Amino acid sequence: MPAKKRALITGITGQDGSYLADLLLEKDYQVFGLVRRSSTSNYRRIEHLKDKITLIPGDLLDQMSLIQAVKEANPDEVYNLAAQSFVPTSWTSPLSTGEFTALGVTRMLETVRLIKPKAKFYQASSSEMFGNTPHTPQNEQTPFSPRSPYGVAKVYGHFITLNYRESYNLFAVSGICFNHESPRRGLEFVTRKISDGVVRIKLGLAKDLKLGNLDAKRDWGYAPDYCRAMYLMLQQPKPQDFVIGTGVAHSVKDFVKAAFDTVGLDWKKYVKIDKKFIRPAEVDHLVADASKAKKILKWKPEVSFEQLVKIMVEADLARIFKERK
Ligand code: NAP
Ligand code: G4F
Repeated sequence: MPAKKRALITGITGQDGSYLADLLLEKDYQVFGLVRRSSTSNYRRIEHLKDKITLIPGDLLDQMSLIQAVKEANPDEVYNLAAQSFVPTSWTSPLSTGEFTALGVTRMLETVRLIKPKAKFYQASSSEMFGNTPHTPQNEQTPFSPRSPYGVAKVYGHFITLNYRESYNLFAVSGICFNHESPRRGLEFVTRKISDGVVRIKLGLAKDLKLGNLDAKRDWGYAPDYCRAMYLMLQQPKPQDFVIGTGVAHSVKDFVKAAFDTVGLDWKKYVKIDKKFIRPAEVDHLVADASKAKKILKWKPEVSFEQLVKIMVEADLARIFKERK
């Protein structure tokens, strides 16, 4: 029997890391995940997988721990998903965001170059890199114009990945992913804040939902669809970057309305604007042109915006109902 393929995922405790681990296990990979120490357990998203994967302690700030992790996992594929990924935190902690989200990528690439240069490397780039570009929709050729320390850090991570591909001939690629959501999304991101908030209002646990800019538009898809694209990028014969998104933009207001509609409530009665959630600089409108991924990866999203909203609200309903019992 051929040996199982081995994958190392940084950020395995996050939304995408957990879905990617699900996918790679289904494909019979041996899955290793880098985890950093925390004083309370943060393994909620990978609880169902804990007997099937190997967790390796490490931190993107600590080069030696990354070297140890790559030696232990001996991976065929490395998925670098770990980052400080919440845009507002990048204004309050711009330096640590740069350390994790920008320089962390170089530490991972250096580790792969030194320990396992034949491993294929995936970098989690972001549509936030496009920022306030005047070009719409955005594809692989669209110039970057980031609007937050997070976006700036991701641009660095993107170009250093390209640079290691060109300088050292590594199979290193970036997926420029547009927003993707799920019931495993962190509660601070707007979609999950809305699905959770709507359910709390419906069940009488909250009176209102405080939000920031309702006019911002995003191209929202379903996270497992995007993890499938990450996997496909590393199965290609040559390394290249891809934009991944649905090609359809909605406003935050559209998401709010659809979520309240799901439980039969009128959003206007409950949503309040709180200046605290308005950003120092906003990204107004992102929408993907993922035609390259469609053509070469044969990738397309399987879950629509309307289905996504329903999946998230119903999952929060079931979770909060269970917690209350
Ligand atoms: P997430 O849920 O916030 O997960 C981030 C992961 O990174 C967590 O596992 C976190 O570990 C880990 N991490 C953070 N700092 C670390 C460090 N210093 N050392 C080791 N691990 C560290 O993010 P996500 O939504 O899954 O996104 C995955 C990646 O895709 C991120 O790089 C994000 O920036 C990028 N991205 C996301 C989207 C999206 O819409 N979701 C779109 C484009 C790009 P802890 O659990 O210990 O905090
Ligand atoms: O859900 P968000 O916080 O996501 P954002 O900033 O687009 O970033 C996410 O997607 C990126 C891909 O483009 C990733 F790279 C990044 O890691 C992250 O996953 O905010 C979406 C929009 C923004 O325009 C924000 O101003 O929602 C608006 N918004 C309005 N009220 C709010 C709120 N965002 C949050 N988090 N909380 C609010 O109360």
